[in-house]
Amino acid sequence: MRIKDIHLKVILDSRGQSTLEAEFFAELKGETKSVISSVPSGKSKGSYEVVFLEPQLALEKFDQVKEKILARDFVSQKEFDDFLISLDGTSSKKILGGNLILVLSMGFARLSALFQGIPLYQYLRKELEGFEVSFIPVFPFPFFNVINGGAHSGLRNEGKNFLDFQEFQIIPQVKDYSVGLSVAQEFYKKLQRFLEEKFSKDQVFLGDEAGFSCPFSSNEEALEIIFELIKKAHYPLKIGLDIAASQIFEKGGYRIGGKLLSSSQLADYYKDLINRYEIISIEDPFFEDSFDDFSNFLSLFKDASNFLVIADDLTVTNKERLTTAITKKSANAILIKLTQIGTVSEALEVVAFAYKNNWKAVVSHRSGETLDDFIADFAVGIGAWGIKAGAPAKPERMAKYYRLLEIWQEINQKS
Ligand code: 2PG
Ligand code: MG
Repeated sequence: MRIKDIHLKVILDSRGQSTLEAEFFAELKGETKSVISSVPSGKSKGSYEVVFLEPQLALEKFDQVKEKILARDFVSQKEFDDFLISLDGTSSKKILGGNLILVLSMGFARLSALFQGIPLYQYLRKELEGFEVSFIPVFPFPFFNVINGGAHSGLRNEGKNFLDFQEFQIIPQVKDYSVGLSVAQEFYKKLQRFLEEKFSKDQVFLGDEAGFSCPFSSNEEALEIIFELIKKAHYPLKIGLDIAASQIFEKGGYRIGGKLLSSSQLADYYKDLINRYEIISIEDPFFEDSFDDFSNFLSLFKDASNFLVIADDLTVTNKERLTTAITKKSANAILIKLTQIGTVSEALEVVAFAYKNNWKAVVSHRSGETLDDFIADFAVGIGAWGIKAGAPAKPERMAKYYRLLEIWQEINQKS
């Protein structure tokens, strides 16, 4: 496939930070067609993610390689991605920037799907199958992040929100995605009303991912509120957490409720919370290099194959780090963030490798998002177990949830 032109520009993300948007142009049946993609960025980033290049600088870098890209024909996603990787030449993608490489890789995927006359999720499914992996695709369960703590709370630095954990998620336990989405939206509104009564309206804010941020005094307080609201209305919802534990890792321990806990004390604390609030998944329970603490924790769930220990900063969508995590049995699910690795085909390769080792995959947005809905197609394409895209509110989050709804309806009309 020959790309006719690429326009790259700087736009603002949901936090008002600069990021990249790329428009790809190509001739299809005598007509010029174009597709637009943009990339998000994280706040609680893993140290082993590829480099995010300052977007203005990325524009300059792009000018240096644009002609080389346009001069070639590419026969596959992998060939295109490998070409970008070779132009960069570093494992951290620090020369061109992981964000620049990714926005181009996504543009190529979208254009290829258009050329093949298939939806993006089908294109990505075919690409994944190219890695010779067999898997039973499910329609991803959405993980809605309804209370924001830690680095995403916005209030933490002002000493008002004492949530050590970053994300308090609700996960619909229904197969029908459209039902799950409406339940989550109803729950979100109910939670808002409850919090406004409890803390008063002027104390209820939105965090980075559109979850509520209030002067909570403890993790338990937030969990208790969610759990009670679920129980009272018999909602088909369960609770998940992203601890983002690298953020609370201090002097070899973890700061919880103002106290420093050892990793085994922290594991005991989790066990208690899991039992009390019927939690079904925990992401990043320990800091980003603690492969062994992760595996000790996972070993507690031998009989509960339904409990997910999800690796995010630990594995950063990187095959090498995933290999270590698999060898050490550190988790049973991997969070997939395209921004962590920087190309669509490398992310697919990681998914294939995870599946071959019986891990689940959960696809994720970033806390600083754009209106791009690529990850919805990606999650369906790879038949991911789950997808997290923040609260069911705000356009940059709803773009993903609505795209999922569109795909859900499309798939179910056909069958
Ligand atoms: C995470 C992410 C997304 P960030 O920790 O999982 O929710 O946060 O994008 O800030 O790294
Ligand atoms: Mg995380």
